[in-house]
Amino acid sequence: MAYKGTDFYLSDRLLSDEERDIRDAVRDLVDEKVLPIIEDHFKAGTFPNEIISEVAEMGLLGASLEGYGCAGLGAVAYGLTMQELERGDSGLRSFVSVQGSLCMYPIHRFGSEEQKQRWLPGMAKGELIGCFGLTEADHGSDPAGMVTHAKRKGDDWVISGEKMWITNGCIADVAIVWARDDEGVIRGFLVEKGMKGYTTNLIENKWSLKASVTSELLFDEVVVPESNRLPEAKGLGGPLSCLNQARYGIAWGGVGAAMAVYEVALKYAQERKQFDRPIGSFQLVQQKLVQVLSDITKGQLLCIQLGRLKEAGVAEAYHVSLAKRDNIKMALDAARNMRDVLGAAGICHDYPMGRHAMNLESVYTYEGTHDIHTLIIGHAATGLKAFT
Ligand code: TGC
Ligand code: FAD
Repeated sequence: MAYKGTDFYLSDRLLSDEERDIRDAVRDLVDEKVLPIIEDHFKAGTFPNEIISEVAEMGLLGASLEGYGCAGLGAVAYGLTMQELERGDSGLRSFVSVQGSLCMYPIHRFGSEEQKQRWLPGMAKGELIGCFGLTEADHGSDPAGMVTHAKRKGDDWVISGEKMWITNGCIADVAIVWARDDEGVIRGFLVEKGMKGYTTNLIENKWSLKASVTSELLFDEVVVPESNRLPEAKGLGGPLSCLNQARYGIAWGGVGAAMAVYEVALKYAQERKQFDRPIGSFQLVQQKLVQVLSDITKGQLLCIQLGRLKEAGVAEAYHVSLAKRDNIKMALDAARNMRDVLGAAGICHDYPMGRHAMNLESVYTYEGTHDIHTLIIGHAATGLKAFT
């Protein structure tokens, strides 16, 4: 009996009706509003701004947070939204990850009540955009080495330094900036667009995540009031706890990207003929399709269980690392192998393989590289750190 689709293990049965409804609503949005325009944006190197209000109206910005106009979704429902967004494009999922997990989450978790009231409702509506500045040109995998500095001056702080590779940077109304104070403590600040000495540069020469805004942030003695410091964030654990949230969504996103390329390759293999037969009838082509279907199935189950651990409050950072590491490697391999099934056609913009493969190279690197996650899991398994 022929099997169609990507739910090979009937994992839909592990979801509630509400979770399936949310997933299906985002799936429809992506099919109707994202897929028709995304390839052109990717080619032009532009982010689809026109989709921001649509994802906001659906409650997808800061969707896992409670209150302040946020949807308060459970972890699995939230993950399913990220899966569907990345089925569209990693750049769209990145935009939503950064807005929700890296900007709204730290304000929600570490911010004052005044900061929450000021920023969160507008960010949930997509009227205010955020970015997250942790990485520096010389400090990527090792953010503890950051040199961006915040000096206390009366009631203010003076921030100097540079952040690199920052998603949403040039379009952000507020940047969550992590900087070291005179005592060496890492603190988080809300740096607002238009503050004197704060500028951004667009990073344009990319072949990956082209439908996403990537920027450099420059701080030339930017005076930031104490009321713009996140009062509850102290030390590297602050930004790293935000990464746990974003990495969780990325793990689901990897499943979505793999689903996208698998579904296209399956249809192509059933229709494309060589040697008077559909190429899907050749054993070697079936082997490639089966490998990806098998990997997607395992990736889905991994994410659902991780989501349930999160909902039970027992998910550790190393659980998240394993899912981010495995699912993004899986999706990258899937994009390459499904491109192969399309032969020459696979290198064209008519099909999404190249776009997903290129995007996933960034996803493999950001939010902790594949190898950094290996070391995080290795630390958890052995009790021994291997970073240095
Ligand atoms: P280490 O000494 O292990 O830890 C320092 C302090 O942080 C605590 N901690 C965590 N807290 C919460 N969540 C985590 N995942 C945590 N990991 C560690 C730790 O307990 C400690 O606390 P305390 O109180 O004892 O001080 O730190 P380390 O310097 O040895 O570094 C550890 C390492 C390498 C794992 C970490 O720095 C790391 O994850 N590096 C990768 C950097 C990274 O992922 N950067 C991402 C930048 S943002 C981004 O890429 C956005 S892409 C956006 C998009 O478009 O989607
Ligand atoms: P490096 O740290 O220089 O790593 C280079 C290589 O060395 C990697 O293979 C790495 O695994 C390896 N390596 C490093 N240390 C070790 C070690 N101890 N043991 C073994 N191998 C090691 N950052 C933000 O703060 N905010 C953002 O919004 C953001 N968005 C991004 C968007 C894009 C498109 C990209 C590409 C990056 C983004 N980043 C962002 C930055 C991202 O988090 C970093 O690129 C990432 O953390 C890796 O840092 P790096 O590029 O400096 O590589």
